[in-house]
Amino acid sequence: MYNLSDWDISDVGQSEEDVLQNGNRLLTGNGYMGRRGVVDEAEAQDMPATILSGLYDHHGDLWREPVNSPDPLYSLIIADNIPVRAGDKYTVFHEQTLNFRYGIYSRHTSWQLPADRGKVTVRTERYAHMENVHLLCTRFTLCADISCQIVLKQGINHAVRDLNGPHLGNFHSWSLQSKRILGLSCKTLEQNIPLAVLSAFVPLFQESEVLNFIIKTDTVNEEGGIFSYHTINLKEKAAVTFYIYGAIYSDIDVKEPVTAAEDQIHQAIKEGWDNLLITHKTRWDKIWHNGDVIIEGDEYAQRCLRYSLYHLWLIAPRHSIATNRALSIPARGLSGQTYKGAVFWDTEMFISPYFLAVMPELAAQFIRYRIQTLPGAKRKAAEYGYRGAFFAWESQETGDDACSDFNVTDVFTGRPVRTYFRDKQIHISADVVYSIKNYFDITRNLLLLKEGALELILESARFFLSYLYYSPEHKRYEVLDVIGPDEYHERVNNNAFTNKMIFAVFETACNYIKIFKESDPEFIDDLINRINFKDDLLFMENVMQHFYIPQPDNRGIIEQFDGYFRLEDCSLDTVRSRLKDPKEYWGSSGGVATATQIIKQADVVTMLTLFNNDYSAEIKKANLDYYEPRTEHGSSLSSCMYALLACETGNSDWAYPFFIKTAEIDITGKSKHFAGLVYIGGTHPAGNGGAWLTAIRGFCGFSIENNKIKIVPRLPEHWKKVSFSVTLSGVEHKITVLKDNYTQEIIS
Ligand code: IFM
Repeated sequence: MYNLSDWDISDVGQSEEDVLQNGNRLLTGNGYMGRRGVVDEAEAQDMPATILSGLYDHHGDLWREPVNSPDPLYSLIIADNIPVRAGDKYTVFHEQTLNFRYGIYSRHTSWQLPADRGKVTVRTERYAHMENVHLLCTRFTLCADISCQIVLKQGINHAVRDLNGPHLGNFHSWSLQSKRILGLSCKTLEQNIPLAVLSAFVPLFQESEVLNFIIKTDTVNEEGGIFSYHTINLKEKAAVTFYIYGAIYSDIDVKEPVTAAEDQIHQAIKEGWDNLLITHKTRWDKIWHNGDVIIEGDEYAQRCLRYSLYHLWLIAPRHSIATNRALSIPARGLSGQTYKGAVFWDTEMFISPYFLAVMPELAAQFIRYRIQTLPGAKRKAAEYGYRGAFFAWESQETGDDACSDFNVTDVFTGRPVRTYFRDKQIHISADVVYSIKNYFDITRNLLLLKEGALELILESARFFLSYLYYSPEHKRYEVLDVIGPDEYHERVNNNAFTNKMIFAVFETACNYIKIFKESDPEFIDDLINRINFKDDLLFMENVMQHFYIPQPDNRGIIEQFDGYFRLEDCSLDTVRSRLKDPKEYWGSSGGVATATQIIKQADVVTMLTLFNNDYSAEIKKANLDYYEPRTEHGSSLSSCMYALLACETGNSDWAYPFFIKTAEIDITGKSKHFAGLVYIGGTHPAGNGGAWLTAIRGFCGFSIENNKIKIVPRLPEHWKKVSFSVTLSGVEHKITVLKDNYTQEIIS
């Protein structure tokens, strides 16, 4: 049985830093929206945010980013004419908690009013409904130790802070049911996409019990929002409870967002808090039923891993499965507007494997999202003078690249720094192909390939064919001028990871062509003709004979890129000691790491992990030993790759701290907040996925070989048992891994 306290995290912090971190640590959401863990009365400086998945806007010359919805749950207590806020001088107690089994945020705050006017206490609980994903619910309980008058300012606040906004305009407001329901409609500025936000105040108490229950409503203004003022005369020590429901729809979701939001609110009021909570929790129970991983022998690891999985589910766009607009997962999830709300390779390489194991239909959506953004990828390739599909390094809804040419700001001059992530991280197209191959290996579902995934693979192969360089000197095809996973070294030649990934694209393309030639020749011939791939196919077959993949040297070490070994070989501490400012960017042309062998994140090690079967344990070990001391782990994508590879070399105890570092990244909130002067804070879905990968692929040694589950137990010393589920070709398997053996059971 679940012990609920194992699933809670609490915090009593009230400083500015605490507020910023708790926004991420206490995040709730349901895949449609992510709601930062801020108090009910949060104002712009607290960075309240309700981020809507897949809805973006562009303002002026600033970065295009996700839309932060007006907040329909805003509630401010004005006690005896004093507006009270968590952390102000009247606060005598403040605690916020997240129950991550059910995604319920709660807060408990007391204020001591001046001149012995008593203590006012508020407790609230809120969640983003997991079933009705447009719905937000709050239960509010108020009490005071002496009789006093409370005015509750409640309504829809659109004074939210955007990183690169504003994004909404054209505000219109209305009220229903004697101002108990407030509505606000607006439009995004770039594309005029209508958004409807509703907020309902539902008192549990009888009006007659509370004297002077008065409602006064503000008219909406461009900065504020629309609010009602409910005057409540609190009796001494008698608590009053009320509910606030919020609904949000855009016209991407439905034709009539206002009607849909109103219907949702009426429906919520009719169902009531208790019933809504039941359906919400039931959905979470179903999720944990096969999504959970149970670790025996390590409570801390258990807690961190579950918390990581919680974070994956709260951003999983399950609602898009039933629609024809596939959504994926941004690198900072739905925790804010960092990284422009964009989808990176993080989804394919770090996040998707978990969903592929427990909800393959969602992993299919990530692939569909890439299929839908294929036109954008083709535009990007053409823009740089290449053929085929070059996926966006930072992808939004169209697949056009949101990554700027200047992605970092210099701390000393305040000037933008030219970075080449957009132009040169060409491995992104190969990462997408790699994830399609993974999907096929686990589901054996050819349908998605026919639905556009094979075309995507061929277009990606074509892109790489047009990118290659034939070295007459070496009589081989090389890949010049790229950036591998290690972003501190830009524009390098023959990055081992990139070359290997490209070769895998060619192999995958040939393999699927062969499969279809046997199973559905009409389909494959049509496709090859339609996209004019005949000559490319011949060329690709030839390239594969003469393609260069960097090999281990006599020490067994693979050089990360041409000339890497000639760079200054100094320690991480030496490089760190050269920093003149803690926020200084380590990469780009003048960065402290650029001319050294210090790398940002796993690069060769990622390659060895992904192509595990192609390299011996000795090679893996030699590269781990060489690269780890030279890695800053400046990205949340790094440690888990080291942990995974260490498990492969039979060194799970060495891997363990790297696993913990990955698994605890969001629960501790300790992570990098700046790249240069650019704010990069938020949650780390890739780390969350990396934690699952390490526990399951690493410590349990789980893999699929020839459509069969393979387990090679290599649990850390103190772990006794791990249980988890995997769905393979539509059949759910419950697997329990012990120290030296395992059991596997089919769940009907
Ligand atoms: O995709 C990563 C990249 O590898 C390192 N910088 C941050 C990106 C988003 O997480």
